Amino acid sequence: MKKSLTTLLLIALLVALIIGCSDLGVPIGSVRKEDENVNVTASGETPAPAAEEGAEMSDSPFPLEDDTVMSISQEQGFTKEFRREADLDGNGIDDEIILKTRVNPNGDEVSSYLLLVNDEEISYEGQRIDPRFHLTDIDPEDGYREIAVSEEGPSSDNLTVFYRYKETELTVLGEIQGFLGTFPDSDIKGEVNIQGDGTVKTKTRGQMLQTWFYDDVYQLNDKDVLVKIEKELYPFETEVTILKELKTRKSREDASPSYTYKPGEKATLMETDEKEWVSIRNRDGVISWFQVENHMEIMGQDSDGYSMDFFEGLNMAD
Ligand SMILES: [Ca+2]
Ligand SMILES: [Ca+2]
Repeated sequence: MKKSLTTLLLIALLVALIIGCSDLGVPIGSVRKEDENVNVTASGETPAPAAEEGAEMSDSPFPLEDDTVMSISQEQGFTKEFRREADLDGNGIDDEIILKTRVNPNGDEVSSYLLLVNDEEISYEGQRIDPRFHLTDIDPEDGYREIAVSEEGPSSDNLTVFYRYKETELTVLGEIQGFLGTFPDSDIKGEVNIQGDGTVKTKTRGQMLQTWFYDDVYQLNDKDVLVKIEKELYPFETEVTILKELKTRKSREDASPSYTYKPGEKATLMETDEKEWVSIRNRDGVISWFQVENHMEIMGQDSDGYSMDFFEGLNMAD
């Protein structure tokens, strides 16, 4: 009897131990899972106070990145607030960044905002602003990070403004064409690219002869200004058909006559300085130049005219 009782007790103990061990295993795993969920909720969703105002938040077209938190603004005149903490000036202390939006009274797009960093503020007016501001690090060597805010403008006039917080002052580093990050409600990425070497790449709308865009590079200088790196010539590469006789010259410096294009001929507009010169290549590969005034008026012809009088195939979209 005693022996079998002891055996039974031993078995019971063993079973209890096995259950205990496996029980121990489960909670650890599930706690971790819950922890992850808590993190996701804290950073990805709206904080509790605004939750009552509810519906508008859930169908927000703005998926938030990083640690930015969005809430309905309790302040008169503002719609939403986007908040994030980050050390912008490299002093080891997080700075509080808040972007408060106002919407266009005739629509629902963000038409202006107030950007606050600690006690500093700058207001901005634009069109179709994406309030999901970005933190950038244009120059990894300078100890600063920037705030960048993009907008879509009235019609593909994408624009990005860069802000710097330095010595307790908030300033504008520069405004460049192009959009940073993905467009709202879309997977499409904008044209602005932070190179990580002190430069920012983008596409800028050209004015010469037509609507077109060229690769553009800006550099952050030591006076805290984002400066455009001017190029002598920008690649045009537009296939056109000649509509009206076009006389050309050997080069920008050499005015001696070169090829004369006749109506119906195919040609390629090659490069432009975006100021007054365009090079053109005929089907035999001869490259010559013509002069332009006010970006649209073709000069040096028997009868002058506008770009659309001379070329078919230009993009005239606004
Ligand atoms: Ca700081
Ligand atoms: Ca930096």
